[in-house]
Amino acid sequence: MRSRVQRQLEAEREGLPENTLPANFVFTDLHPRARDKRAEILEGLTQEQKFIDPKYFYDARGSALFEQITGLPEYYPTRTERHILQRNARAMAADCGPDCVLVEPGSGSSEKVRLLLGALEPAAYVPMDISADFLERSAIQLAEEYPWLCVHAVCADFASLDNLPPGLPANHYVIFYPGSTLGNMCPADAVEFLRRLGRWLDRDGGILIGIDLHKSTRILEAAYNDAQGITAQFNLNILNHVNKLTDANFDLNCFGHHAFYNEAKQRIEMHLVSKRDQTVKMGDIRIRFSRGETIHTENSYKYTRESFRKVAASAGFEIHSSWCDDQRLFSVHYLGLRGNSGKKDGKRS
Ligand code: SAH
Ligand code: AVI
Repeated sequence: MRSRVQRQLEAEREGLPENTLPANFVFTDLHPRARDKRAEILEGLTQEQKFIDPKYFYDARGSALFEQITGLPEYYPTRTERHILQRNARAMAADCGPDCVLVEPGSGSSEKVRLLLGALEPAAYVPMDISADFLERSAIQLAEEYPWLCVHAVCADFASLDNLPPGLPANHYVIFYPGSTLGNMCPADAVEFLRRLGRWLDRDGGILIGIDLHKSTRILEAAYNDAQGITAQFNLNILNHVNKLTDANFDLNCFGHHAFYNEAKQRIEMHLVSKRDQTVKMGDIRIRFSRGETIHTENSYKYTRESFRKVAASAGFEIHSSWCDDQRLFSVHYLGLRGNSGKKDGKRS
């Protein structure tokens, strides 16, 4: 089915007056090409420990499954972070400063930003996601609900985006990076990524970031092995997405979900375990699996305040403010560039 943005572009090309998109909505597509994705996936599947980058979880079905995960009783991060945002929106808005351009890498459903919009009143909101259709739908819905807000959606791989698209207001930028999505990178990549985000900011800018905290293995493993098996479906769906992107013939019945807490590395690891010896084809290429061999699909690092402070500091940031829930399950921090007091005058320097 063609998306509303595609229909609008076609109407414009044919000179038709019809405009079904909200006036406060812009969409920029910077999506990587299919050929590049195939090469990247194949490279991961030919390593000794086979892996697929977790960004490939998110086709339309993967995004919908993730939304289901966020409502599961075992998956504490979303409801806990929502509670923290709700309770502290005014203090967070004071740190962000007035009239910022709020950029959310990995915006998903754009649900959490709604908790801040009233207090923050940003000049523009830039949801950015790799899952094109889901991004488009979520961003249009937001633009329709908040007609005063300029919503400029960007479909991109945030890990390789050097510059934000032109056409955004010249106000200071604040990056909103909730959900502990940073935890899906290893600490060295997290430092590199935060540095990259720092290059989008001027001295008044900052990052409002959600970070999941280290806790008991029992709570963590339950969150990634829910009783309804939604996380298992989410994990397996990556193979469906890979089949669509490449011309692979992964059979989902031949793999099983496995998630555990690696205490030494302080990370949840998700794997897909081959149920038997098998060969998967990707075009002309054959990928062999022995029984019990795994594809590593995701890490989800859990931090202490101190281990996160070190990552932020290595990337040139200081923690200006921190918030967490009473049980210390999850944390949200406002990071400023090192050496900046955190005072805002609202103008881009
Ligand atoms: N920020 C939302 C969603 C978090 S889920 C929240 O906190 O609820 C992670 C989101 O990041 C998904 O929507 C996924 O599609 C997106 N994502 C993952 N890797 C990405 C990448 N490399 N580039 C852009 N988006 C990515
Ligand atoms: C998006 N990301 C922070 C989620 C996490 O918890 O690492 C993805 C997820 N994987 C399994 N459940 C949720």
